[in-house]
Amino acid sequence: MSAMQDVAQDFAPKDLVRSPELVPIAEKVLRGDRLSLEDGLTLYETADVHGVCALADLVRRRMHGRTAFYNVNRHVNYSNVCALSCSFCAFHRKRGQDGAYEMDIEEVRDAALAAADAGATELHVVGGLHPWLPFEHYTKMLSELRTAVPRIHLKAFTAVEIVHLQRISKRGRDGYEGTLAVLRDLKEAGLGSLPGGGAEVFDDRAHDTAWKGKIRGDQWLDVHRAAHELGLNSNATMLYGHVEGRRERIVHMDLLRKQQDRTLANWAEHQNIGTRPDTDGVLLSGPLDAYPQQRLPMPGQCGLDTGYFQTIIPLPFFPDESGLEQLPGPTGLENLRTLAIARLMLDNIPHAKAFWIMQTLGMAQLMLDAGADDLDGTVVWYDITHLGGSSTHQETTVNDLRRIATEAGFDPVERDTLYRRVERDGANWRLADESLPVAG
Ligand code: V47
Repeated sequence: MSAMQDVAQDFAPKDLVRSPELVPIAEKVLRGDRLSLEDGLTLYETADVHGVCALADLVRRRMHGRTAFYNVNRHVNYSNVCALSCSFCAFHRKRGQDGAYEMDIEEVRDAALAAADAGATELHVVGGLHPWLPFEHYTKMLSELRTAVPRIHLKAFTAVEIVHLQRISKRGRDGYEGTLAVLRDLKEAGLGSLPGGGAEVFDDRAHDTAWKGKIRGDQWLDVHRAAHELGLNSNATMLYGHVEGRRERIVHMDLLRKQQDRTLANWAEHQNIGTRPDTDGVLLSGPLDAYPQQRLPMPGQCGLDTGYFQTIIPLPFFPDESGLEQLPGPTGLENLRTLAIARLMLDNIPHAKAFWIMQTLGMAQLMLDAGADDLDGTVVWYDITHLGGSSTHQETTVNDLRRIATEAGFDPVERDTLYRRVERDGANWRLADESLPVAG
């Protein structure tokens, strides 16, 4: 198959879906048209879950072929002390409460040094909204990490933490300008990108029911817009299966899609992709012959001086030990369906992640056939959710990640945080394209 041939060229809608209500949607996917909000709801309502997954798989193969990305990373949850008490969250503690912990900067640095020794390319650093630590603590943490582990990319602080830092740095009243100023300081200290956490679901009713006091969706989106403006990439999550409804999930996806359209508009113009006349959107998921070969945005590429959303990560709600323990949490099929719908609706976000820690390795393997092209990483310590009562130590090996991808019929490819290929010999690694700056 030549690079310009579409993987979908030999498919008709009936090869992909069984239910008649999915046929017009399959036609749109084959043509490379944007799906509407109503299409998103139909994808949720149809009994043909496997048809939904087949459509997402087609889009995923157009974008990434049989590649399954993974990375070698470490999560550092520096403190669980939090001023908020979101009812879905089993992680937060009040200071002095049983189970509360705070890592000082030395402990965070030791964790980073251990990560570097193990060959990690990324540190994912997040924590609660600590009520007393000053802003300088966070810039110091980043700059000490930058010095201690200069080759490791620092993906740190959710949008919720950024707004908290804006408040404690006394730039809270400066609105968007204050957010830019805080992010500039953090970038200067070593911040490489923002993780996608804290988005939950962009809906005020759900917000007021389960995470009142936390920032709303518009603020979360503003923080990421500011990060993108400063050239920082970021990810986006969606926490589902709690007090929200399916329509709210589709609206969440649409808000992310609209913001990404605006972010990618310049790049699309440079790439001669143009926006879709029907929606004014930038579509990365259509047939190959509609786009130049290098159609997925990459940092530093011509015309892309801003950052952008790299990855959508749907997160299934874990009720255990949370304030919403009475809820059942989403089922396996709902997880597959939600991932597939996110891949289909978010046609302008390059990657979709099956975060194996929350999905299980077995489920992540199935998700590679339902829209996911990324498994996340080796992780080691993860404190926010504990699958089936597991401990904080939740680690997998490169061999396991490669094995599950290969067994599912995919080519495992190690990436760094910015999705650049990594070549590795044990703990020694380098970017496949050595002209690029390490740590991004
Ligand atoms: O923001 C909290 C969620 C998120 C629960 O950017 C819960 O690469 C399920 O954002 N059940 C943190 N979820 C995780 C996160 C993340 C993970 C992996 C990769 C990336 C990335 C980001 O976990 C929180 C919140 O939305 N969360 N409590 C719970 N009970």
